[in-house]
Amino acid sequence: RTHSRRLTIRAGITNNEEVAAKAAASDADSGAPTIFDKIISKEIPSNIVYEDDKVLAFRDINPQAPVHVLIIPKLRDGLTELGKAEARHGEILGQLLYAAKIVAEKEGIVEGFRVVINSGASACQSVYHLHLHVLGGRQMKWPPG
Ligand code: TR5
Repeated sequence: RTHSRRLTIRAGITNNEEVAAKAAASDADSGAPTIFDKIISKEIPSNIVYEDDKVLAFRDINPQAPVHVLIIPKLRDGLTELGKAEARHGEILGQLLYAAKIVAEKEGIVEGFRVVINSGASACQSVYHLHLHVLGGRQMKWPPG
């Protein structure tokens, strides 16, 4: 049992190292187009959960919970990461957060859900188009890793 537990722990560490390495290797905040532009233009298919004229919500391709939805602004407007937000972004930031509540309601998790924003490589951001992760459908743990 000890052996398998050690393997499990090691697998967890490896996975986290991979995520961190991927984040560090990503085209960190160059302002270049990202995969999300192609999702917005529907050039690449996604599983859309909610959409209005300002925001798009679609299922994460690598879900970390039974419900894992990403919410993005359709117009990136310099918001490669939350750490680059300016006062003029206040309205869209509010719309994104409100969309998280709409998504949680639609997904049946409004009584308990988590919203995560990874900003920058040390937070393991890998796609430089601001996005909210909406997670739920299971007991979430605290603190997050
Ligand atoms: O690590 P951060 O916070 O930047 O989150 C980026 C998220 O985008 C990860 O959870 C990925 O699983 C997710 N992702 C990446 C791609 C992708 C996606 N979700 C849906 N569809 C995707 N496509 C088509 N391609 C991706 N590269």
